[in-house]
Amino acid sequence: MRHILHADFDAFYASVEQLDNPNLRGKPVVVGGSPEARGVVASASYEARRFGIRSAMPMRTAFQRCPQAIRVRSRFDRYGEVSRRVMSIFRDFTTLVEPLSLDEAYLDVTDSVTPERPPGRIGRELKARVKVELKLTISVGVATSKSVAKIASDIDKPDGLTIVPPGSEREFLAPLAVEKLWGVGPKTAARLAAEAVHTIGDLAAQSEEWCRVRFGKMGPEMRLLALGRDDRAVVVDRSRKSVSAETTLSEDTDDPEALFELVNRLSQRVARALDRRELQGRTVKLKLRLADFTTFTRQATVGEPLGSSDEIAMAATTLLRPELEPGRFFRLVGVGVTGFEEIPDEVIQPRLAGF
Ligand code: DCP
Ligand code: MG
Ligand code: MG
Repeated sequence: MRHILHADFDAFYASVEQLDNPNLRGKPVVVGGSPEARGVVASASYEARRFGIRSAMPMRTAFQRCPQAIRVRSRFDRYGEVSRRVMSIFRDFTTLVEPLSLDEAYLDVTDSVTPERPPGRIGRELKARVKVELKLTISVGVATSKSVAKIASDIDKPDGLTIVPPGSEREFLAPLAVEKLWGVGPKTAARLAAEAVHTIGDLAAQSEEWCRVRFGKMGPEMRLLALGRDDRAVVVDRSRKSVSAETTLSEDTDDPEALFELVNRLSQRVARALDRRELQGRTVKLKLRLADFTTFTRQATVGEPLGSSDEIAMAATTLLRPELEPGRFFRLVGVGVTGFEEIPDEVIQPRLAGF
């Protein structure tokens, strides 16, 4: 049996801004681009969330909901620095630390557990050290698997500590919405709802066969997660990995619309694959092959991990645009994401339009 912690900063960017500028403390703070430039909210302080402000919401909407909100621009270098410090605290607890993004990581603490120091206590120690050394709060989930630990860390934010004792995974998950499960997005959730499956418990009650018939190979995996079973190990180094998707066109094309659409589709595939593997990267690669078989790639690194298919598509599209010329025909397009390495020494400033 493993003991796994999932730790995640509360309102990461916004909390760092409140830490660095005391005038922002206790106030509705949003971090992100300006409403005039069609910016979106990257992070909202918990004070701002009371007005219904959420990550990824247009900044304009955020100000409609809370006109007195204070907007701050992102400072990726600063967040990178805080991230390195928290990861180094995590590594004091165990060498088995797997960062998922700047503000969160899995820790396998199995070897540190003793009768006097149960996993929940390690979680408490971790929170205390982060609070004392960084003056910031994290929420921690303690469980026997990654999937349950991650769900647990999210359930009592901010400053939460949720311990799921071994054997009680299924009971813990049962009342929660199926969307909380890894890999259950809005589409799958809607299909499940049509079958009267709303909670994780509803899903756990279905047979393996039921799941396979409706969701293919993914079905039984989803069911195992619903039962609180997840054997994935905490992986320390994911630096060499890359996830990509490519397509050879049935007919060479110079049609920008067709190419952009293809990039969108490929980005969705990549985003789904990343999601399944719990990976986020900061480098997008665009692979292009011309009608004459000349093949080349373009890549860009952005300041924060690319999570959604929209973010990946936006970055890939920015790379594609300068390559389009009337009469330049393409026969293959590929989109990939890499750069899953741990937090680098210097976070590269975003240099893509829209980032
Ligand atoms: N982020 C972003 N755009 C998003 C989501 C997140 O730029 N759509 C950035 C800003 C966040 C940081 O990543 O501060 C961490 O993401 P989280 O999902 O952990 O969100 P927060 O830490 O802001 O809030 P929470 O307290 O819910 O963890
Ligand atoms: Mg967070
Ligand atoms: Mg996070």
